Amino acid sequence: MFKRRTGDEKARTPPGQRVTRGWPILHAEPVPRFDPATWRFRVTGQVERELELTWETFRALPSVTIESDIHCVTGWTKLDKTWEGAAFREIAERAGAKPNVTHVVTSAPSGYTANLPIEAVMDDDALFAWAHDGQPLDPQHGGPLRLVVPKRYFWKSTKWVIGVEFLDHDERGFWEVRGYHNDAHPFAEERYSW
Ligand SMILES: Nc1nc2c(c(=O)[nH]1)N[C@H]1C(S)=C(S)[C@@H](COP(=O)(O)O)O[C@H]1N2
Ligand SMILES: [Mo]
Repeated sequence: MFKRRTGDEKARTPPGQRVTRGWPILHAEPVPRFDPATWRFRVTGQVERELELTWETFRALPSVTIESDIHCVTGWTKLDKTWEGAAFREIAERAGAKPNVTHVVTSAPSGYTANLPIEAVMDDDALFAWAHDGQPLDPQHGGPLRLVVPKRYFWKSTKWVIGVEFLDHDERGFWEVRGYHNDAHPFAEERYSW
């Protein structure tokens, strides 16, 4: 794919970040095994309809393709990544997120979680991605499915995501309870909570 946006790379690189060539692999747990027959995606909490989606049903959701940059709190940035998947909004609409929802928590099989305000995930660029650069998402990078919320540091983007809970309050996730910033805006360098 040849779609490099030139010229504005400096402006798109947040303070204290360096653009890397490769794509680092970073996670705190072993890569979980994926079985398309037993995989389930659960939508719970403050919704009209709790959902349980099979892999087949999830993959049949309308697909969006989104280009975005990603920023890891450890200092690397990658520009121009192309993701394909289901818009977060699609899931919120199907479940019927209630008006009192203020936050969501996404989770992985290991128990890894990340919290975000509802506005962050309802943004146009937030999606559950099953492909990257036209290929199924590599298990090392969160395949079969990961969250991508490009406007926050990348720890908010849960790999191997299998659940989203809609909440009427905030609940800190895996890194947020370990001293990382609750909001995680890269351009404001919201890295740590001290
Ligand atoms: N389930 C899970 N998701 C996770 C993590 C993790 O440890 N477990 N690490 C986060 C962090 S800190 C980063 S930078 C990105 C790394 O994604 P990558 O390995 O595809 O670059 O995944 C995020 N999502
Ligand atoms: Mo990270």
